[in-house]
Amino acid sequence: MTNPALDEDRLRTEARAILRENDLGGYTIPTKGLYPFQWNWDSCLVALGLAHVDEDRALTEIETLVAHQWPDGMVPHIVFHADHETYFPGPDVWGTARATPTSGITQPPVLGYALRRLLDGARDGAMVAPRVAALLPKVAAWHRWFANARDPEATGLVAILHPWESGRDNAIDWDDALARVPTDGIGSYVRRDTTHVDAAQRPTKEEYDRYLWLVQRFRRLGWNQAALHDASPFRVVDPGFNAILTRSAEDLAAMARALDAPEIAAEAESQAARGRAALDGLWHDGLGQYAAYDRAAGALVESASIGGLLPLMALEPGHPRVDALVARLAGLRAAVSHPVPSHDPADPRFDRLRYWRGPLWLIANRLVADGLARHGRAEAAAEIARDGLALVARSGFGEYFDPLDGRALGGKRFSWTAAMVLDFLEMA
Ligand code: 9WN
Repeated sequence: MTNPALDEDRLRTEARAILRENDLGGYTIPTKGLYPFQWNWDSCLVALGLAHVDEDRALTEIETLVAHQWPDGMVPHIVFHADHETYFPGPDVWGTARATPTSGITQPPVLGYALRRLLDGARDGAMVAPRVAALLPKVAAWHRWFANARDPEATGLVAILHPWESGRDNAIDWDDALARVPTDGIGSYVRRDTTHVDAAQRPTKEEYDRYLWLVQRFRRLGWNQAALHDASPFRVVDPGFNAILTRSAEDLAAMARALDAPEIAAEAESQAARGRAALDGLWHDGLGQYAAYDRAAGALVESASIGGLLPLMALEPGHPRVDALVARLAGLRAAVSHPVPSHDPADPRFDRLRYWRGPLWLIANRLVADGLARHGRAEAAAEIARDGLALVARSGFGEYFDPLDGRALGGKRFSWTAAMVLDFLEMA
């Protein structure tokens, strides 16, 4: 940044304006046109930014999401609050038969993590604490749902059943497992995403065909979550997703202890301990980081993505794997102009433009920075925050960015990018 003070004011003003214009009343859409509904992990991460502006509104964001939790405990990945023709697949494709339609799958459970940041940072504790306390049983129910529906053999690790659940939709991590998903009988459909964004920056048609086949398979099972795990040909254990769940369980336990909910605390502590111990099974010596595990094939996946670095946010301080992860991050930093790429550029499958196959995402950077700070690397964390701010000052509030030249990609005026800017301004 050439004039840091000026740029900071401009960034703050612009970030707030974006969050205001994407606020549809109690929930924030990720961006107009491309994503006109409420997304699960977007809302939780947007709440981190909103908290710096308006704590009441930040909590409302989360309360609106959680109001659409399913009776079995799942918090769905999309809530279709109103009709819009600009997104595919919409509610008619999902067919979940909820009063307010939702999708039938979930997303990375950053809810517990985000709530604890809100509680710990509260300026108006008397307003924030009771509202957080009221949410704790719901967070606990979601975590319990993961243990039951996504870890039926009690391994301590949960599987995702659809790439959309990972939040890193077309990551290279899923290629082999997704290739085993058939495409027969899906019928014809019209994608909307490529009318908003250059197709070179989005998943391919082959990927979309398989995404849809999975949705149709689950719909035919009546969205009976207890049946989906074993019925899905796509069952992958994502180290990033599991790190987020484990950390959220740890954060839920801490909040429950502070807010006098000892039973929730005890259950969450034991879930966090199980998750932390089981993560070790995802360590990949050859890659020098964690890797996804293809549960249907019974093998670790050869793919060095940012998902395998996110365990930094869950490992106990002093854990023997921390130094190796910090070294991996330093290696990635040296390979790009703008950290952190979502996939290792040394891999021939790296694609600087295509979504989660190379571009950097500020929300992933935020979680990595949290992990660095957790392990005493405050300066490295602050550097990630400063890099992110400089990037947005130069390229705007894109959905994701080319890590080699910093150009903004995907959707524009993006809510979680704005939220991360507000957050980074406090960290840098
Ligand atoms: C499918 C909303 C979401 C993010 C995901 C991101 C993208 C959706 C899509 O947008 O996924 O859920 O249609 O491409 O991959 O992380 O939550 O911003």
